[in-house]
Amino acid sequence: MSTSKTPRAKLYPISANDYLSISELKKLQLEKMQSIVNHAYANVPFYKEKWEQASFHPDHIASLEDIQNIPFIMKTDLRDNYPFGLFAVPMKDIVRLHASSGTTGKPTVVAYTKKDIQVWAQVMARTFASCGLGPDDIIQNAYGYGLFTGGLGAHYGSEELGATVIPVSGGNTDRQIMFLKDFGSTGLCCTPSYFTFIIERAKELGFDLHELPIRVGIFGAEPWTEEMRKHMEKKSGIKAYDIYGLSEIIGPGVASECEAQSGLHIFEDHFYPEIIDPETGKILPDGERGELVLTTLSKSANPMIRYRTRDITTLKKYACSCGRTIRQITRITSRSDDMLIIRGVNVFPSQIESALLRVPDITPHYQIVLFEKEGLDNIEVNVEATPEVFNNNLDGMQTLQAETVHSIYTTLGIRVKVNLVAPNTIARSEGKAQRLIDQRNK
Ligand code: DLL
Repeated sequence: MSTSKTPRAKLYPISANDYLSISELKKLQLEKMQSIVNHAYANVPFYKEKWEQASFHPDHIASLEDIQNIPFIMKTDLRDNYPFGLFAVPMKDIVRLHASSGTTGKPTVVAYTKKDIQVWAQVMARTFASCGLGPDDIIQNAYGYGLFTGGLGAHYGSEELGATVIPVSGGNTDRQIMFLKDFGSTGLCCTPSYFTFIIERAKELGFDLHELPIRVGIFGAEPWTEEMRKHMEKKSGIKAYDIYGLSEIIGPGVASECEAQSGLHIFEDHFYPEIIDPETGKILPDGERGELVLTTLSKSANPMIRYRTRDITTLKKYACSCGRTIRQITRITSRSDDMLIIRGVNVFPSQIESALLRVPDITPHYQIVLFEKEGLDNIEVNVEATPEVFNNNLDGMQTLQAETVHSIYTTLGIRVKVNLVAPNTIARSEGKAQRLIDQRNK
């Protein structure tokens, strides 16, 4: 077993589709777009009706830009057609269902044919490969197994890569740490918030993650920041990579960082991306920030054509130093529906995370409490100081609190009340963290 974090010599033979010329990629995308649009029209009455109302017919797709004539769809369309109304193949061809739990109402249900599962495994293998993992690696998969797509998505991807997967699922943190040590896992898949918990617990148990073989973290399913990456890499000695995906499109495996850690490559041969102005729906050019709209080019069980993700990002204009030609999106730090307006200022929870983690002795364990004051939305931040400062140093606590308020002020331009709370009082997450506590009476 390796005991150092030396990179593997042998890499997974990476997909040629990561390196197509722009004209080759566009040709492939157009063929696939024509085929999937025809498939959706012929087999999903919802699409046929919606497109006829918009005077769109699949024959109108002569170039990639023609997709702009198709109306958008969104999560409510999946809910309105619950459970199987958007499926485009008979149930006998569907081999798997997943569902994402909405905050309200019915879950959204998604389906896969055998071929869809293969594509998913391939894009996840490409994800792992681009994060520096290969067949020699042992991947500890702490994404939740079940209806959530994280667990099985990463599982099949690890096997496709030829790596050894440990299907440990989320939770049981002491056992996670035991496996990291005893099995010598070199890659770990989980949410970034769960990894901060693993770091903390490993320290309590007397393990130094720097000393263990783990060298790569595959983190996604929730927003996280560059400051969080720095924190995690410093505390563990691993390289932390950002991966992105959503159930409606496939699960994880839509986009992934590479060794350059400077944006997430979208697997454009399977997912056609557009960026729109979330207010007007107008398409924005590469380099401008807006809402990501995705079209599945390969998914036959339930094709998603122009699905509004609500995730805010930018399609990068310039090629990546890694040589891949598929475009990159910037880190997704917000959704169009998680913006708060506090005293007239737009606030995204991730800005608060950045501000907090710039302060030494502040931990990544925080919650934003949203409440109403005099008819307006207001927030307070509860965050844990390090035990060293919290337990021993009253003066230090006052200084730390002032520094934290100031850091938020310089980031947001407003003063926000900060409560430094005792170590271990903020709930730890084993999956997606709940950072926002909404106490408004709505
Ligand atoms: O979270 C799929 C996934 C699993 C992605 C494991 C990565 C790793 P859903 O539960 O449907 O699917 O949630 C999708 O999570 O629309 C984003 O708002 C958010 N999200 C996912 N990855 C990231 C990320 C999975 N890297 C929703 N950064 C998406 C920010 C992310 N947000």
